[in-house]
Amino acid sequence: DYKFWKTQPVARLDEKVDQEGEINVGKTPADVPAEPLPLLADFEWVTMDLTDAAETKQVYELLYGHYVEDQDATFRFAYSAEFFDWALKPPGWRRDWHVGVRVKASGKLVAFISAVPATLSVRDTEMKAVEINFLCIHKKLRAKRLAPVLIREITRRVNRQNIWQALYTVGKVLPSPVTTCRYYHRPLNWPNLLDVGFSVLPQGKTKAQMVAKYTIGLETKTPGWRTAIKKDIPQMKELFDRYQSRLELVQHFTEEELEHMLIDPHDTEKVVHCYVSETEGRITDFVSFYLLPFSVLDNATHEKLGVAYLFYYASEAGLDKPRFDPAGTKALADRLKLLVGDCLVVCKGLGVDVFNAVSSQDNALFLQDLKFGGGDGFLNFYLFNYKAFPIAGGIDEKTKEADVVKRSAVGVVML
Ligand code: JJ1
Repeated sequence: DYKFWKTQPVARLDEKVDQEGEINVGKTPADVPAEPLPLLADFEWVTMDLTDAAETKQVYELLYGHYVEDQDATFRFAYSAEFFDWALKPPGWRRDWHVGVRVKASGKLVAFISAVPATLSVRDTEMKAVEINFLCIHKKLRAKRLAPVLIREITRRVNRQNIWQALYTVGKVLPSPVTTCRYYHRPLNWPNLLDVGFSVLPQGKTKAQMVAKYTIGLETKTPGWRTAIKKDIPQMKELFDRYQSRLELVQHFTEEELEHMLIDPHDTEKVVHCYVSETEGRITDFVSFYLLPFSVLDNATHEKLGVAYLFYYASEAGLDKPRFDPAGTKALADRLKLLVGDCLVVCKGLGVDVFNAVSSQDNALFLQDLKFGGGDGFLNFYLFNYKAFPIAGGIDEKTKEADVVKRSAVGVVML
């Protein structure tokens, strides 16, 4: 019955929001305890040093063994040390927002939670906030009610910096989602997906038919398609700001932040890939995806599944028209099919097994045509200490299918 959430500044599940805004107002950092909250005996708080390879590896190992799984525990997110290096250290990151819990006697890391700074907008209200992510508790310590303690401690550390709002995503329903998106999947390597139980062979279909259905070309089709580089950032930011201004829940990025999020400095083994379409020196579109494999649990032949997730994108197509204008929508849909279609080509070349997207942004415009299918997972978005009217998640309330008409107003993509 949400014993913990009842004590927190969030909307109740049955609550109908009649006014948007902060829940608790008027606190200052001086009102917030300077010292960490008490923890169970035998455990201690630690601030992880993610500039240190050994400590990053400890976070990696905790999550590798104990982080989020799908409904029937077939797969678990396999975030890499390189991924944390990127996701947890954006411009303005703070060491004390990488919070761990160790066993006092052995020093073993058994829990983790993180915050990164983010400037968010909910419709016309801009706020300095954080994104909370990677809450993870060792499987042997579940039921000890550690999660509430971790959440209170990260809240305290964030409040000490005079920040009072947070955004977080969870697969489960808690009090109370501001929006819900659905996961969609585009198979790239059908035989692998079948082998590991990611997909099942539909009634009356053969494996060969499924392979044929999901064939991907070898060549990209977008005119002026090339890898995005640092020099593109000013133009990309301008385009992105215009694109995002039509959405209701967005994260604002400075040029420095956008560069961090989209331009992976590594030449190979990149976590994030970003492409632009350039015509006569003008960038008319960009699109990006990140790689986050699944560990395959209990499978004799496969250990990992290669998974890519659609990340941020923007296009000029249709931007001169209101968002729901039919001609603008058609132009954007055509363009997104090219751009995301080319991401599929690149991912196929990288050996990725499945390309995922949630029903956020304008994704409903291409999901069907590009042969994405609805998954069994949903992603609920939550705001801490802020009540907001519901935001469209891009799915029909009844059928739970992506809805081209009621397109999502969610712009943020959480890692
Ligand atoms: O990956 C997910 N589901 C897959 C695998 C399902 C295996 C059985 N449970 C899925 N596959 C169907 C693919 C099919 C291919 C052909 C076309 C039709 C579709 O549905 C799901 C998402 O759907 N992933 C998860 O459950 C992982 C957890 C998701 C929520 C976690 C959010 C936490 C984030 C914290 O910040």
